[in-house]
Amino acid sequence: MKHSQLSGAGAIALAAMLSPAFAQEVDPALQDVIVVTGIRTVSPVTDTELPNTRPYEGPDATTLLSRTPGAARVGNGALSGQAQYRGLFGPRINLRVDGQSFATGGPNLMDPPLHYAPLPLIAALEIDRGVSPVSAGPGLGGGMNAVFKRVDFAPSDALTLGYDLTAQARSVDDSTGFGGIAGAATESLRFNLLGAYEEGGDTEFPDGAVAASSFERGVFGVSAGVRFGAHALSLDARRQNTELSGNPPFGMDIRYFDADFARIGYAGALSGVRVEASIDYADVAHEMDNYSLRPPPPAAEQRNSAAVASTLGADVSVAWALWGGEVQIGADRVRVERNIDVANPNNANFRIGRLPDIEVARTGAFAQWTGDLGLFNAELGLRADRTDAEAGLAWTGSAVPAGVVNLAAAFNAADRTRSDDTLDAAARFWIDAHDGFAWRFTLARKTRAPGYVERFAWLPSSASGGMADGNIYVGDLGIEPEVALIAEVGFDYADGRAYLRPTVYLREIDDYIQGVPFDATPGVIDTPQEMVSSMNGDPTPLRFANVDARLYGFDVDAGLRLNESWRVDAVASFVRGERRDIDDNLYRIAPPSLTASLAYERPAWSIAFEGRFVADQTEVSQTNSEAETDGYAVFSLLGDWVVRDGVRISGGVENLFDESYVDHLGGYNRIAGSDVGLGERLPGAGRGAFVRVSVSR
Ligand SMILES: [Cu+2]
Repeated sequence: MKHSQLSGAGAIALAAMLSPAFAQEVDPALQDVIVVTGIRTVSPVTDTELPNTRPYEGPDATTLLSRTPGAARVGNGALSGQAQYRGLFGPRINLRVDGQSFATGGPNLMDPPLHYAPLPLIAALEIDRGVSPVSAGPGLGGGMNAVFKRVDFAPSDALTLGYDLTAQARSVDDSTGFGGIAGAATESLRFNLLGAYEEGGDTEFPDGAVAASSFERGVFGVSAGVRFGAHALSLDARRQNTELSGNPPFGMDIRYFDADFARIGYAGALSGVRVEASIDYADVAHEMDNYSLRPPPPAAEQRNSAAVASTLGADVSVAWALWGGEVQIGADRVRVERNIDVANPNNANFRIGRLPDIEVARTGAFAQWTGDLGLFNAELGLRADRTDAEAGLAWTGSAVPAGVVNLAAAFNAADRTRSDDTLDAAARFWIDAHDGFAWRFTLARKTRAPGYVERFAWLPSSASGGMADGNIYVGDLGIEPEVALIAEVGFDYADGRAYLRPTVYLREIDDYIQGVPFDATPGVIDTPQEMVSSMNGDPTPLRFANVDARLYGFDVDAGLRLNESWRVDAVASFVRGERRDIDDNLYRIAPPSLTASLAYERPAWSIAFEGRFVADQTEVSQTNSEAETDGYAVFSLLGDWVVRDGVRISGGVENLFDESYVDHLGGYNRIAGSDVGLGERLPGAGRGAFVRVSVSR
């Protein structure tokens, strides 16, 4: 079927070329692939290819999602976007960067995983349609993998050089970015450097600028591989430094993220058995504060917070032909260590070990069979995980108020060790295209063990994994894993002129983790937690708890070629999220949206006029004091030109009519003295132009 930039076949072929040797090709019924790289196949335009034009909605990789059915971007800052997929976001989506999953550093998810995938490095974004296969690890819903550009093994033994570089600029935030890869390869060796640097100022909107929305980040690294016979080894390493970057909906901004990543992988075949294994490491050091980028509050209210997270993981799997398909059996283990404290920079005695010496270790095993069952194809998987979580001793400096000291003592007196066993099952079925129709349906049981903030946050704080609802949250040691039962059905249709890919889905989630009123008497300050929270400005804190939830919806993408040069394409998404235990809605659910474009295409260039229509969101969460938003329409004019083989220029004008609008997923402004009022929802970017130049060979 088709995908965002190239024909489905082309996208899959490119993705396969970019993945490790011997990796299995994924059926398009199971995965969407957004091809990003400047590399453009020279094959003639196919009838099911989407326009090459794509708006540039900012530096974050989650901006790629706005043209994917069911997907949206939760915006917590220019570099802090969370991927939302069919109503689930944050840690509920299984995100990987170049195949590696890791713990990020910020307790408020200032650095969601895709923070570590700058756009100039991304070749493609692979999106598991519906749910992830169990082989990709645990996760409540779908999964995504940002595949980096790479100089792959050469077809012959002659040394070949390769590069794929991108430079971009955007007027609405005065941003520039450049980066990519360059290297060399033979049949048996490959090596490339990678690097990117991006910076931008405050985003403008029709009534001014969004204060503290600037950003800066740089990354450099290497990717290398060696291949001998049926075996291939790979090594990837990189360092990313994010500098001062704003998070207007949070109480603090990013001062820095210093992160190191390393991964060694093996893929090969031993007498008919496919073997894959890897060892990976990630280390994130982070500091945030409320005075470096935003106007500083009075000295007594200034805060900074330091966080470290290190991940050590390993996985191995074997696969062989069985029962007309392939069975894969694997095991994985990951251990994450964290430490997070908070301090007043003006008072050495005001320091709190708020998430102290947290260690979470998960061990999992899975079995998955993929093959032909006669009437349909199937991917059937089972996985079991044991997650052991433990927190160290909370500590407080001598200037910390007695209420906080008492909470720390109570936390230290409690049993801070927890163990969760979870069982996931996923069955994905699809029928090969017949007369252009390919049916697909999915049944799954997916789980998520509680996160460390949800469980161990003894100190009332606005750190909540990025909820950005303005509430202060308290964790709960007794919290249980989430369990989702998922059913989806849809079809993919494609013929020479048109494509249509609708899906309907239902997700019943038991023990969904969400903030609830702290006790039976919200607003009455009768607990130490409410007392501390009230001192920090929120007399009605929320407590993480297990509730019952339901998500259902419908999404579709479709396109029609009108004649040789003209085409229309559209993506529409609708999702509803509601509580099953009380009469309320889930928080921060994308409003219904429709994106449609009319494009004029020539072999070497194309232009497109795109409209994005977003409905009101009135189904808001009362529990989270969520405000409703109005609908809006924004239009863009986009162009793409292949100057010659390997040189490509894209550009356009976004928000053509300078529409003033707020994005429901954008959060509320917490920066004083901004052109956006305190507590108001953050506006979308105003009119601006962008240009992107790619060179590759
Ligand atoms: Cu942070």
